[in-house]
Amino acid sequence: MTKEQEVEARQYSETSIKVLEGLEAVRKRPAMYIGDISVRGLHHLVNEVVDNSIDEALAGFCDTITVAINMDGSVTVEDNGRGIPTGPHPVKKISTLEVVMCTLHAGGKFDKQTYQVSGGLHGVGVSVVNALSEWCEVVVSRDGMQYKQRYHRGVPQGPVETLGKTKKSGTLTTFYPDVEIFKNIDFRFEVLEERLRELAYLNKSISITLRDERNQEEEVFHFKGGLRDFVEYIDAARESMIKKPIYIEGERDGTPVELAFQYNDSYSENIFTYVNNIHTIEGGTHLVGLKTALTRVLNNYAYKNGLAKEGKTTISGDDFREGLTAVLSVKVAEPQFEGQTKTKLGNSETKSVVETIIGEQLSLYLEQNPSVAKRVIEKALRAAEAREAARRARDLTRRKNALDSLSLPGKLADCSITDPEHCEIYLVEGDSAGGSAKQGRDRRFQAILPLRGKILNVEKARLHKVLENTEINAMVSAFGAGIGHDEDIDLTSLRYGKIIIMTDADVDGSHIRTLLLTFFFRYMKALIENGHVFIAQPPLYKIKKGKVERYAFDDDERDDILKVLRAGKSDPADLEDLEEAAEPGLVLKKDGITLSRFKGLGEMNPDQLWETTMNPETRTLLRVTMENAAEADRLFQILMGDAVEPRRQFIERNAKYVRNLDV
Ligand code: 0RA
Repeated sequence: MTKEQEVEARQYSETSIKVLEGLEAVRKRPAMYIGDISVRGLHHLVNEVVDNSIDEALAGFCDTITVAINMDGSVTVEDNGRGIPTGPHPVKKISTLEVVMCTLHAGGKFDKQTYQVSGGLHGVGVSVVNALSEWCEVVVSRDGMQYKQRYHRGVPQGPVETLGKTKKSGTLTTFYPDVEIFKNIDFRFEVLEERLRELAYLNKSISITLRDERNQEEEVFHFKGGLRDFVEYIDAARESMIKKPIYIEGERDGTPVELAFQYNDSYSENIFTYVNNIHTIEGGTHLVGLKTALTRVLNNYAYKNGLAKEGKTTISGDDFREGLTAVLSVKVAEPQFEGQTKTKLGNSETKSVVETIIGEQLSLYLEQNPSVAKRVIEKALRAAEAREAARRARDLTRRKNALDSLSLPGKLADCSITDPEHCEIYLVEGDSAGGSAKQGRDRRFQAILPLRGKILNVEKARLHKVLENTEINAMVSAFGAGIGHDEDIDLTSLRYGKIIIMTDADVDGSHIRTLLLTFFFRYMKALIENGHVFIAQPPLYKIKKGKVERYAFDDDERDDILKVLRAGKSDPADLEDLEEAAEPGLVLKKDGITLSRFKGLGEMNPDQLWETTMNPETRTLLRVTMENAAEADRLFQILMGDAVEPRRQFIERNAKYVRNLDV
């Protein structure tokens, strides 16, 4: 070796060691990079790769992205962008492709000029996907040639290879998640579908195809109407007050702003905001800009045109947002994210950019569409009048019950400690289940609130009706954090850190759960946003053999347990009998094994309920998240709203998922 070669070799191995250390860190603590290693984290890998292609599209070099779930369980993401550069990296000397694939945080962002807006809040880069994949392969088409490199758990298995000539350009990444990291590596079409559809709505020039090679399922997402189409999709089950959503598009100081909105016949406000394709759950300055512009412009128009009069009903910002469905999307060069979940935009300059663009264009729209303007203002006036009436009614009852309103609901079995961080409240349907829960609980930190009768469907009711409902009143006073919009909720007064919905695992239970979730979503969204709402998972089966008692939470688990208990005695026909005949409430005995299917929570004795569903050591809770609020909103509408046809279609199309529909 010459001296020069020696130096080069040493440099190479030094960078390799650093690279390995970086990727080793990812493999040691994957959750730090992708959130978790559950189903969500697994699918996040795909989003991470897609984000890079979206960045390339936002830079103006790519308009087609294809995602495929392959026969062998791997996933391929292909785009028609410029292709990741393959030449030597100016600093690291090795191939840029290898740097992008094997260095933490290198993922294309070193090219700041072209990457003004970048897709990822997560934005951890494709090297993380590489590190968490058993194998990964990238094929780059660029400058008339094709190149390939393959990796094993993030480590290159050789240098970048030249494959030959091509006329194409773009990047094709295939990866197979590592089973050492992920327990379950089954990709699900419906999970990938949601984010890809959302991305296509947000970026109207991009066509995204999702294909499942395992069953030949395919969907193409390409929405030329962009956010207009998004708003119509969200409101599919609602009656719109105007023919086409109002659409505003503009750019100021290098910040593109896009907005679509319409009014429907519901009473709820639905504003979804995005920054660089990231859903800003907690809102921020762009949302403030939108609200300010909307209130100012609509108010001005109302007074100028004699639709509202001084001294009469005053229309508030809230009134202009009753029945509003809006999607706002901005692209910000250097976004500052704040808040608990880092999804609140902090950039102060964005407020005035959004306010100016929407202010100007909305004024113009109202002048040109006076009949739409009149309908919108009149709707707001009706909202204002209803709000006034509700306030008067509330003042009256408040005076009547001045003392009452401070007390806790009578049927609440409260816990003895008061530190919210350690307290939890179970919302239980029906008296008998409530009784078992009260006996089975640990009364020091677990409170029980039995809910009787039907929960009000808040989709179909105005605020004052909601406030009058007994069950809702009981929840509001038990939780102690208030009710209404985010600003009406005071999390510091919340009396329980965990609010746990515990319903039967049947159709009625799932209906009640959906009603409760709809209520939280509309009137206590902050509780969901801050991770306070959970769903208990009661078991479906009890399997007993001699002294061994096991519980199964689904059919697969039941079959696994049966197999183990029957080990050594394999008569498949018998086993099938045992499984098939397991109707709710039925008890089956065979070969010393007793299989019983629980009818409902009330049927479990207090000890069983504690052991399977309430004991923090052994239970499983599902945390309710706002991950895809637009989709959730649509689902609540479809399931709870008036329109029959969309609901029928939805249930037919999703029959196989109905069990988990509302979780
Ligand atoms: C850095 C520089 C350039 C392209 C990319 C990264 C790039 C990365 C990915 C990842 C997936 N698809 C991608 N497409 C492009 C371009 C540099 C240039 O050509 O001047």
